[in-house]
Amino acid sequence: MRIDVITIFPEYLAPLELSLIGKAAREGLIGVHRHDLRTWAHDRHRTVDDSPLGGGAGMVMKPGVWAEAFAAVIAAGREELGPDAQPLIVFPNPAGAVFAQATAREWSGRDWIVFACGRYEGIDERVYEFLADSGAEVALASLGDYVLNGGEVAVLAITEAVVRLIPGVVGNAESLVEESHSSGLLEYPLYTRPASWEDPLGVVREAPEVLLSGNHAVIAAWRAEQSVQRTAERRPDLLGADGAAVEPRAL
Ligand code: 6GU
Repeated sequence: MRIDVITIFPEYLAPLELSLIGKAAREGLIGVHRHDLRTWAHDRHRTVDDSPLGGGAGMVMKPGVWAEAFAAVIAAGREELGPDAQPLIVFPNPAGAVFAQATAREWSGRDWIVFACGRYEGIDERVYEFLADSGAEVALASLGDYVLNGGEVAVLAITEAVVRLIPGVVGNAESLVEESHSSGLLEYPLYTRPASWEDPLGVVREAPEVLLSGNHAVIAAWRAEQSVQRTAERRPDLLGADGAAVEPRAL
């Protein structure tokens, strides 16, 4: 998968070189390209924003600089992927649909994603219109119902959620199957040795007996029940009226 990020703070995305995503890049499973939006601003101050037409607070990102950025980044991507390659263009935006595991799964199968990070109040609306008229595939994605200063943190989060689902990136693919949200439910509680542990309060805490039974069917049933119970307590919104996951995963 090729990933491009267009931002006025390319250093903000430096952590993409670390840990699991960095390793995936070094192994050639992904290629990450960070671009400074100001590359495509031509005045002396490399201006990317201006005051809103009609008045109001803050600044708006200028359309011309974004159009040039997309042209250059898409041309570079097509050099690598071929002349017919089409990126999914993702604008991190608190007004978008909330990004969830189902979207991460879907996007993990794409061969090219271009992230376009807005800052200030936002990007001139005509950029979205122009991209739609160009036949580009565009998505707005939000992390949740709160406001960040720009899209960079969302790109870090979304990229990590997507890239770890690319086959070969996470060493043990089985660990992806049982984790929270993969089934539409939260994950069951986990225990490791010692099975009997004295905590700092002097209380001796036993791991659930069933986990020591060696009976895998009984353990699986207990875990499934714990998942439902935990989801009902913590995230009832994930359960339908019948207590089943609203968005079960096709395994
Ligand atoms: Cl994707 N962007 C910004 N600026 N704020 C957010 C967000 C994204 N998701 C939640 N808040």
